[in-house]
Amino acid sequence: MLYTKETESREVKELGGLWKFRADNSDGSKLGFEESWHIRPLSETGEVIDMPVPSSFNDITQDRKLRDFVGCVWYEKNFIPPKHWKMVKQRIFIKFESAHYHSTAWLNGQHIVSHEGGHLPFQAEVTRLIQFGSVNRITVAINNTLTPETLPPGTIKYPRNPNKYPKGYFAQNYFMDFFNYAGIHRPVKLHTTPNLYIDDITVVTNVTKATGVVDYVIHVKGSGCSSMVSYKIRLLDADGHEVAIGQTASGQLLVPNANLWWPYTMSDHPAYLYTLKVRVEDKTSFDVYDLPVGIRTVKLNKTKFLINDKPFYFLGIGKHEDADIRGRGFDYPIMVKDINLMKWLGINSFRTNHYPYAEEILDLCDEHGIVVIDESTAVGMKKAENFGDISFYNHISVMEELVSRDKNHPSVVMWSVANEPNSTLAVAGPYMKNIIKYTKLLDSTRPVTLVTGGDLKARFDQAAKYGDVICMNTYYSWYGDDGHLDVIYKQAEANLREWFDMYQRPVIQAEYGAGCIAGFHTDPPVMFSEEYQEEFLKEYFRVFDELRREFLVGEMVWVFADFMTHQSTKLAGGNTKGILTRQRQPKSVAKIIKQRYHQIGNSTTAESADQTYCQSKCKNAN
Ligand code: BDP
Repeated sequence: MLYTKETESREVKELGGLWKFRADNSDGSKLGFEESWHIRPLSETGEVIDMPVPSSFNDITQDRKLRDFVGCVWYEKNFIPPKHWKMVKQRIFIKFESAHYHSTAWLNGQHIVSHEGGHLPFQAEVTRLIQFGSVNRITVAINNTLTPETLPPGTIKYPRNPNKYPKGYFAQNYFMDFFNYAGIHRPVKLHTTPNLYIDDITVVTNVTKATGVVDYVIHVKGSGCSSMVSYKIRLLDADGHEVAIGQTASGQLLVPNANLWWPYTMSDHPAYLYTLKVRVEDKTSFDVYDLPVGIRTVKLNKTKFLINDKPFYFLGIGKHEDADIRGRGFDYPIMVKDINLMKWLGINSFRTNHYPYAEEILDLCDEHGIVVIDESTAVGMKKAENFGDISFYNHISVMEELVSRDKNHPSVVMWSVANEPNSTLAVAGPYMKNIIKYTKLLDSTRPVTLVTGGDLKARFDQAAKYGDVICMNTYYSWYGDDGHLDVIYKQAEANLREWFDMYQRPVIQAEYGAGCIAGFHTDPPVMFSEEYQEEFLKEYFRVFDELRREFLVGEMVWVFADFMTHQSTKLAGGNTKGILTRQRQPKSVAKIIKQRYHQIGNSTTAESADQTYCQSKCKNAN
């Protein structure tokens, strides 16, 4: 699915701002569906409140029940479509960039779309339903209940003991370590396309000697007769000069002396982007779409992760889309601040723990040369019941939607199908083997990984071994041998070596980190102090400095910033392993990361990358 943006032939009207909102507090949260709340204004069904979109609904009010609400919430927005959309006979769509978890939407009381799963877009064409010259009403019901088959999974427990629990009491449990924020998390867009429109573009790049190869496929919809459609494809360089053209729905464009897309730690001229300008036309209409294209390759050998055939080392971070009262709601200031902080800290990569991030973030990563491991929503799969047929089907859908949305981003270099599934279970083996295989069918150009965790011994693993890269999370001296920093070197080194020896492929330390309450100081260091977090990281660094000369291709600290979790006696105010606070202020460990990452980053800036750039500049100038 193409990102929704304005072009010469498309218009977008964002439906953000204040929506009407009410939670369905009835038993089983079914009253809204039973009474069909969508067929009349929400305020006529009961009391409504204002709810900002995009945002999670959980932290917006002072109501503890709404914060922890499990069930169905209802949103409503009125809008008037621009008159000229009728005049020029546009197709009209309503697109939700993401809503968590199960969404059902109606326009003027008519069902338009249902979607399962958060963090990925869905849309409906509403050309025939929309009413011009009057107010239109969108109603959305969102159910955030997690079951053994959802991704992420969860369970609902109904304790039976009436002496201990009030009537109607139930609890949602889940095995992921982050709060189940819910609501309309990303923008809702009313947008148009012409009758004939570009539905999808797929671009795959390659490099042969100094020539960039751009294979493209354009998929159009709305044409009565495909032979009547004409295509005009132009590839422009960053200065707007045309470098290649095409005239068919699919084809190959060659770019002699191409400027390659490099991560910013590999070149002084990183993140070079061309623009693929696509125009399709039939007798009655035309559509245009500009797609940024980074020409680069991703390959692996036994011990290296290669971008443009040069070794890339992930100076990385784990992250969450999480910030103060917005919860998981998309927010431009937070997004730009996070990218700025990453560059300031010398971070050249991150994983989208533990769900796909907003596409705007990937756009910025494309532009800044920040490398992304793009992860699905499969986290917390701990029990055999999470590996059944329904989960598998949902998982396949998530991978399809994820690859379809993110396939053209040069910053995305690897897919992660899951985080820390229980890969000692026999069922996990065939399940993950097939998910990985399927993901490779969807995209054969990028490696696929599964992030494994705990002190899992390589020989007991049933699933991570199917990934192209071993991605490993460990927390020595934190979860186990608590407080004993001196075990880290021995245990982390042995663990990473065992995985490499057994599977003979590149290894990434995909998470490691220690909790730290900002401002809590102890000397000598004890757990949760700033000093402990510093010493913890330094012990891991000793291992990384040894193994990166061998097979380790990356280190990714857990975590960029503190974030909210479920409530637990072990978690005061959420997860505090951030090197930044939740408000994005640095803890003392940040300076250690900054110093290390800049130092390694500078020393690995690939000279040859710059030579390639200079050579191509010179040749183009001649
Ligand atoms: C890892 C999980 C991550 C958690 C982290 C932790 O992948 O989501 O937040 O542990 O416990 O196992 O801090």
